[in-house]
Amino acid sequence: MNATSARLGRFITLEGGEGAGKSTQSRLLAERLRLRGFECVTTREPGGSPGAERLREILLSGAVAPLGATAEALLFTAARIDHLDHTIRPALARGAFVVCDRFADSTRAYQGALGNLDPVLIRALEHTAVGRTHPDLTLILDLPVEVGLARANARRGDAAADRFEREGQAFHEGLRKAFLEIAAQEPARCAVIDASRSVSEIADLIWAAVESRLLAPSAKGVA
Ligand code: T5A
Repeated sequence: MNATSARLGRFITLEGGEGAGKSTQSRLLAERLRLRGFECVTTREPGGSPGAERLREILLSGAVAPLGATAEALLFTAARIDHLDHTIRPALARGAFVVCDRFADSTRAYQGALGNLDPVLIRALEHTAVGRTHPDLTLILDLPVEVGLARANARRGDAAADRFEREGQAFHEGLRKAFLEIAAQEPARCAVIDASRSVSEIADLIWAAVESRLLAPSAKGVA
């Protein structure tokens, strides 16, 4: 299936820093959509298809980091192509909602803004992988860096931090700024969600955004 395949479903991505609550909220959003009778596929990046999950292991191990941000961006893009072809586009084509924990905005923020890659390269990679399969709605979960890292650390327990969790405070502050800039540049696609609140409050904010932007009678292409 290629980037121009017909799509009927709705594509929602969740973005934000470490420990922002994306996985938790992806699950809750999917539950609400299913209660409304929609088919909903939850997935994640890097990963989300057998091939991309193998690349995830390599990327999060840190093995690619010494090769530089360009090599990392290429590998994230390779994983994204496999994920789109085998999971996302087939689900959208049969009319499902796809709720994806991280997507191309993470490459813009991590490898682009923080890896100092040329924005032209980032755009070209995104265009190659994503084609016309842009998210209909991107929820940017925003919260103070220390709160997100504390949540991620608490959940990890004694397990080793991954390649990005090991980065310092300045990296994570830069990340927060990069995601907020993406939201400011594309307000029609992005909604910033206050992720410092309780799990249920955040879930309600997300549902309000989904209802108003994708499910309301005035929203285009309502399922
Ligand atoms: N990456 C990814 C790139 O560099 N480029 C790319 O193109 C892509 C796609 C992925 C890494 O890869 C990088 C970014 C990442 O560093 P990952 O393991 O998938 O690594 O890590 P994250 O996406 O950062 O996800 P995390 O698992 O760290 O965080 P989540 O999913 O945002 O948070 P979640 O829901 O797991 O919650 C974390 C903990 O907090 C609790 C949860 O119970 C959990 O214990 N929690 C809350 N506690 C209090 N209040 C709330 N509101 C809470 N919500 C959740």
